Amino acid sequence: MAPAFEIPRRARAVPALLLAVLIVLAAALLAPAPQAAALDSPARCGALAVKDGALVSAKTGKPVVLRGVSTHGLAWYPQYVNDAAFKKLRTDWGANCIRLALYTEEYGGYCAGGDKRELMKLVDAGVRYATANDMYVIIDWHTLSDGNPNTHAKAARKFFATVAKKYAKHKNVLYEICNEPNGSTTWKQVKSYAKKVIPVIRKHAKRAVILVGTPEWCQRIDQAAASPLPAKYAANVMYTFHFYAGTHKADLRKRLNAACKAGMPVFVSEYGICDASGNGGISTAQANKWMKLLDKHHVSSCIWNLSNKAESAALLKPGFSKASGFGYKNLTKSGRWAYKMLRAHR
Ligand code: IDC
Repeated sequence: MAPAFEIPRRARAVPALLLAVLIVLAAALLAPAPQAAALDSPARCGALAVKDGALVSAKTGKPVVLRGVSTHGLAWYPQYVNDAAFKKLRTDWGANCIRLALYTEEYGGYCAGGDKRELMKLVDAGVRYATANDMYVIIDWHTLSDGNPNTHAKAARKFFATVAKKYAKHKNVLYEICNEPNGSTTWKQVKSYAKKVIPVIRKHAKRAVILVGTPEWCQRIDQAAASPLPAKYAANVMYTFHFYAGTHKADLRKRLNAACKAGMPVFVSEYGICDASGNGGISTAQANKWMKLLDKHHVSSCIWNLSNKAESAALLKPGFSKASGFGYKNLTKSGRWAYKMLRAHR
């Protein structure tokens, strides 16, 4: 006869099973969380350089791809330059770059009666928050209705002398010397402007990456490819190409593809997935085609724009009035596409 205290076999198996489950659970909880592939960032990649047409880490020579978000005009939407918003973009979205758009000629712009001191403070704050959040940051001299960047060349030289001196030691600052040359502005004129501004930056920021706009709203990368800047100016320079997926399609992709294949250093410092007015319908089908091409050539890019303006290009819904803490439900179609795209690349 079995002793009275013996536990039946089946009953004995239950605590053993429980224990095993507990052990497996504990192991899963204690093990380090699976890491997403680490994002290219200033902490990992350090200062940037341009080598054989590609953006690379100056330290390791390995390719670096920046993917991020452009602010709207700093004068109009200053509230989004804040630590929490940048942190959200970096940690939740997976953006490793912020572009600070400083309009020159538009209302309130740096060369149009805008408050220079306030605008400079916003640029400084933007660089500070990007740095604190381990992001690269582009200081964008956002020419637009001034068409030809030479219009404000003198002011540009003064501005870039100031910022390049201030940020000479920063490894994460890139300088975009003009946004979108347009109208009748020729590549020759843009080059002449670049030759005036690049040396001013180089005096301080000897090796920082400098972005140079191309004619026709940054679509004529072919013209820059046919006649790049002379070697004396070209070190660590990239040429910008912009697209708006609702307007620009296969023809323009062909142009970008050819430039990349030819080894042109290209940076898409601004793009949208709506039409070129910043409004109109969204084309995610075209946007995905564009992204595929950028991925193929490891081209860096920033999407326009971090604001809640009632326009298709804005990433935040017009009804969302906070300047940070934006969740998925607060994002527009552009915002949701950008969020998913950035997260998919983390
Ligand atoms: C647009 C803004 C819009 C603003 C306008 C100013 O989205 O709210 O009123 O500028 O003129 C660009 C420019 C960029 C434009 C954007 C959309 O670089 O400044 O922003 N765009 O039109 N190039 C192509 C499109």
